[in-house]
Amino acid sequence: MVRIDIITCLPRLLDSFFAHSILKRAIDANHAEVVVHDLRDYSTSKHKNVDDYAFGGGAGMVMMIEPIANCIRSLQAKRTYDEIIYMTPDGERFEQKTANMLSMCQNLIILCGHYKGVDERVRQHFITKEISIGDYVLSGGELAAAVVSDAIIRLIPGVLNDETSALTDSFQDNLLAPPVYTRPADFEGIKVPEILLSGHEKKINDWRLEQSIERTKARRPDLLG
Ligand code: 6GU
Repeated sequence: MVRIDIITCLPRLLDSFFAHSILKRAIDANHAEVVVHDLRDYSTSKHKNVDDYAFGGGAGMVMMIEPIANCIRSLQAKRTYDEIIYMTPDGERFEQKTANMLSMCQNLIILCGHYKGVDERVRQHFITKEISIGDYVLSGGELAAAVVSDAIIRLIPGVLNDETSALTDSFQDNLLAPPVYTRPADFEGIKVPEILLSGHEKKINDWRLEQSIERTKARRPDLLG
């Protein structure tokens, strides 16, 4: 069971993501709990502002420290958090090993960045981990937070139907997954590799490993070190 508290100024954007498919099932079955918090609810200003002009000038608004501090502190008053994560393009690149590590945590906070980012003091005093999902810029951290949450939640035992299936994912052993096939065995003359129809488990496993290695060499030689 992992609990993820997501702090955002666009809560609606995240609601729909967790309301479907595997993630919804995981949440319904109490394997995971995702609570989305609207940063505006923690604003102390009259107009419920969560951002303001940058000191020193320049274009773009900066997310204020006060609403974020209020929200994080109110969460910390109720439970202890393993990590307080800030989603930002200048964070550490998200990889499977990070997902594996985070899936063993009990309580996580994910803060979604917006505008020109958050006041640096939030990063210095509250954040324990900064994550980017790749070298490109999104308009907000919400999609990135959804990506990270999905990668974590699907690893929790019981979430996937076949518990071994996360173990054979691409990247779990630094190899890409082998090709897969289903019926029909012959589609308009395009045939499934014979070996997969042989019922010979050892030979099939050897073939799959060989295919994984070939595919990794061709597409992601960097993974082979
Ligand atoms: Cl975490 N946030 C934003 N805004 N853009 C990103 C990202 C995060 N990761 C990659 N691009």
